Formats: sequence, structure tokens, C-alpha cells
Amino acid sequence: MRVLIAGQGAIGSVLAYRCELHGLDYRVLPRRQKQSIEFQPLDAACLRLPSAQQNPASLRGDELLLLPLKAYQVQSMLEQVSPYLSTQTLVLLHNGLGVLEKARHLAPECSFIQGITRLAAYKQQHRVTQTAQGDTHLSWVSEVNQSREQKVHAVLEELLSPVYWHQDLSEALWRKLVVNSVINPLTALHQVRNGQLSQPQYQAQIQTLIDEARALMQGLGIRGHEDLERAVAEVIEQTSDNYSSMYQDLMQQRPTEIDYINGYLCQEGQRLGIATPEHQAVLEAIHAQQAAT
Ligand code: KPL
Repeated sequence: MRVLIAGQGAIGSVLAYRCELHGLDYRVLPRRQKQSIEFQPLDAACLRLPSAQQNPASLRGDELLLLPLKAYQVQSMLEQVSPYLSTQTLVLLHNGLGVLEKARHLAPECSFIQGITRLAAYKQQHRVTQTAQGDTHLSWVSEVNQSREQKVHAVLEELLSPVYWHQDLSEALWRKLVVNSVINPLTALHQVRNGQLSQPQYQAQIQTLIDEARALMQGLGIRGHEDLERAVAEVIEQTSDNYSSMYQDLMQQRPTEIDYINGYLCQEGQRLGIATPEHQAVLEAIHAQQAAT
């Protein structure tokens, strides 16, 4: 099964490296101009990733398309390739929610997998450094035949090991959404590392954000909302030295995923008639910062 990797971001480059390592047939669908990536694996010498590039016009229908992109990049990538998509399987791996609905609209014949990965890497110019292998949680959100399912599982388990398959990922996706809705905007607005959010001055705002998100999860009947405080505190501690992705995006004057994180929570609040004023406030504050840069 041919693997297509959208973009040459940090996680996309890890996946390209792992395709090389396992001798898989893969191509890259560059978002912009193709770059030559120097890749530093976790446990091997640095190497230059070869550049096999796919022309979207020659997609075949049986490929596995991995989309390790920011939430806002997925839509533009799919708009670019949608005329050539047919029955491929697409894997979404990004922060935030709300992209799947748009992706399904753009690629109605494709089957979809949604996922969360703790695989970690960062990119500086043309160099990508992997920092953690991390586990990956995946779930099919489309029906596929058994033979396609087996082929896809085999490839993803080679590329993203360890992989855990779930019948329903909504609880894990929402818990991650809540964690990101607290850590990402607050670190970006206060210009601090994740770990600094454990200081007392941030606790009242963190609690309000969690309470609003909990009311939404309860309204939607999504389990796993009882110990959101613990989930947030654990990630703050485990990633204490990190600068969140939103902080880095704002610093580097790139778009952020705020509309798919706090923005998504506000939209769900409006739909359900549940107030989310604190999420609305951080959404507006990040928009204001983006407009000012
Ligand atoms: O996912 C993250 C991000 O920065 O986007 C966390 C978990 C907050 C780690 O920084």
C-alpha cells in the first residue's frame, strides 16, 4: 500500500524517516515548495531525507494519506488535492476538533481515521529533530472492508508504534481538546513555558476554562469529564519545559489553531446553549495578538 505524507512538518518528517527505515513505498505531497530535510532520529545519526514527490494528478485511489498538519492546514491541503482524491484512506492527526466534518465534505468518497499522537519532534528551518517516540491512539470513523483495514493497520503500526485502536475516540479527543484549550492560549498570552501554569496566579482562570469545557462534555454526553483538572495538571507537569505550539506559532508570526480549540468549544457552546465566556475571552485575546503581529 503506497503511503502519502502531506507536508514536510516535524511529524511528517518522522513519518517519512520511518517509511525509509521500513522500506515502504511512500511519497510526499509538499504543501509549498519541496524542501530538503535533514533529519535527526532519536537513536541514530542524522541523515538527509530523500525527496520522492507525488504529483496529486497521479493519485490512484488505494493510497493511505497521512495528514500530520496543523488543523488549519488540513483544509487547504485537501482543497488542493480534492479533485484527484477518490477512495483513499485519510489519517487526521492534529490538535483541536471540527476538521473532520470539513474534510469529509472535501473528500466524500474517502475513508477516515482520527488520531492523537504523542510522537514528538520539532523543526527549525530545514532540520527536524525527533524528541519522543510516544504512543498513538487511532479510531476509524468510516466503514471499510476487512482487506483495506488490515493493510492500513499494518502500515500504521509500523509507522506510529505503539498504536492503540479504539472503537470511539471522542472521550480522548475531548480530553486532549480541553488540555489544549487551557495550556495553549494561556502560555501564549502570558508568554510562559507550560510548567509555569502551575503557579497560583493562573489557577482561577484554569478552573473557569475547565468548568466551561466540562459543562459542554456533560451536555454532549461525553465521558471522562470528572477529572479534567488532573488531566490538565499532568500535562502541565509532563511538558513543563515546553513552549506550547500556540506560543511558538504566535512568536513566529504563524497562524494558530485557536479556532479549532477554544473556537470550537465556543461554537459547540452556542449550538448547545451553554455559555463559554472564558473561552470566548481567550479566543478574542489570541485573535487580537494575531492581528497585532
Ligand atoms: O499539545 C500541546 C501543544 O503544545 O500543542 C501540549 C500538550 C500543550 C504540549 O505543549
